[in-house]
Amino acid sequence: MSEERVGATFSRRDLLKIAGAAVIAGARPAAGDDPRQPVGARQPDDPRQRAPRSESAAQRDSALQPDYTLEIAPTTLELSPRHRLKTIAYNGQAPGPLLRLKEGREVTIQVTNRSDNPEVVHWHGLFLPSAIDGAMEEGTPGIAPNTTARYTFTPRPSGFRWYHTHSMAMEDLSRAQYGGQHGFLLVEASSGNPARYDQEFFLALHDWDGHLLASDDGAMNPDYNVSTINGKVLGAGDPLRVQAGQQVLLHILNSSPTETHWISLAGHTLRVVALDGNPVATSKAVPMLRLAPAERVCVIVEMNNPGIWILGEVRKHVQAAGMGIVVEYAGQAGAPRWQQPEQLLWSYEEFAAAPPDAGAPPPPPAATPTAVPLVLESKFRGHGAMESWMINGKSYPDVASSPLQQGGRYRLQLINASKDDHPLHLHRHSFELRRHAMPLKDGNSWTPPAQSLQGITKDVVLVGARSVTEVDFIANNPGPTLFHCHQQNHMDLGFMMLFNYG
Ligand SMILES: [Cu+2]
Repeated sequence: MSEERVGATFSRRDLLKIAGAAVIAGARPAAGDDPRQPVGARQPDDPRQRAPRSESAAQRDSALQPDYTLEIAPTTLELSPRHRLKTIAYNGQAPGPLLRLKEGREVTIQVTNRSDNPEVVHWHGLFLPSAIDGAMEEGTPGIAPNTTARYTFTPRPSGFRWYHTHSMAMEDLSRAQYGGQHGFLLVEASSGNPARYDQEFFLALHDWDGHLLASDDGAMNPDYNVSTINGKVLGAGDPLRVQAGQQVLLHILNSSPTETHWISLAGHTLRVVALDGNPVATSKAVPMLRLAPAERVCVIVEMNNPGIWILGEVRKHVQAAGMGIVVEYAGQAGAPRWQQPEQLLWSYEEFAAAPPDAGAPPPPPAATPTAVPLVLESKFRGHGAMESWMINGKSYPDVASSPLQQGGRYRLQLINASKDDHPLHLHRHSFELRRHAMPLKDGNSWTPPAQSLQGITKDVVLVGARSVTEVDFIANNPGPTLFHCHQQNHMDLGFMMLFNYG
């Protein structure tokens, strides 16, 4: 179980040792730390209230006064008046507090772990050193129960990011990403936000109260009793209050442990402006969105159809399980309205740069990336068990780590030989989508299209069953780098590997 996976728990002495050596600093006994204190408030362990110390120590401490505090602790969420759920969350809420950071401005985030297990916070989508990225497999220290760690970093790149636990759950469908440890993180561009909008909302899609259910082939998969937006079932939370004529920016995150979701807003189209927080080459209005686990989509909605509407899961059974939120125009009344789309529609390709004109001069030849083929397969472990997962025939930690050259350009060939779709995530880097949804033929071959995609930068990509996707990235952030499926049940059972360079 998770304790085994993360290794031994960490003593305070270990954390202090780490604090001296790495960027995580200031591990302290929990007593006296109050993460609910407003930032800058005097706390019992405030160095200014202590006996004089050496100047360098005092300077170091004052430099580490946190800009944000997070407390990982058990809490009871009210998903609806009829559904209360015990879980672990940040600051007693799910999603956790919005962390609004400025690109290039150093920030210190203090995290206290008041749960019973070692924890770690992953800053998803940021280019950070391995020691603070928030994956113990990369060498980020775990936060032992009842200790505090401080993460100090300069956030980049700008855009819609998020933070979440990176621990293991295995068969315990209340832990890790199955619980409430997720929150929004926005890195504001130093040059200001280019999109014009009147109001913005952050929305997290999540599935709760899971149990294992046998699929047709006998393997066990998670299934859920409740689905929410921002921790509330449809109708249980506050509506999104808008006014006619507004341009509303929605930052939508799928924080589900395992489920892909389809979202539409009745009576409106959604103009996609960014995928995984990165502006798209072609902004386009679409009838619905598809978000795989860990994906983000930013859309602008023109509020041009006054009424009371539902923004929700397109698939009826998931909306019935609670995944929806009411959008309420000022001055309007009545029951919220839903319009059922007839089919599911989504493709990344719509947001790529337009292909060059036939008569245009060819673009300058780019350096050919080095291909890194990764064959993704499942392994049946018997009826009543979850499947395990392999990359190139091995499960983590036995997957061979591909050596990379710093500054090198690589093409990950994501060869999905399994019968499931997988949301694949590369830590500490983003990648460009090049070729997508190429059918996998016998012998694991495929036929690339004539044109490659341009202009879609992401950190998660959903690779469909029996298909191949190719993404390019530059190895420009040295250190151990995790690559894995973002479905908790797949990651826990071997679907993970490390790249290392530098
Ligand atoms: Cu997967």
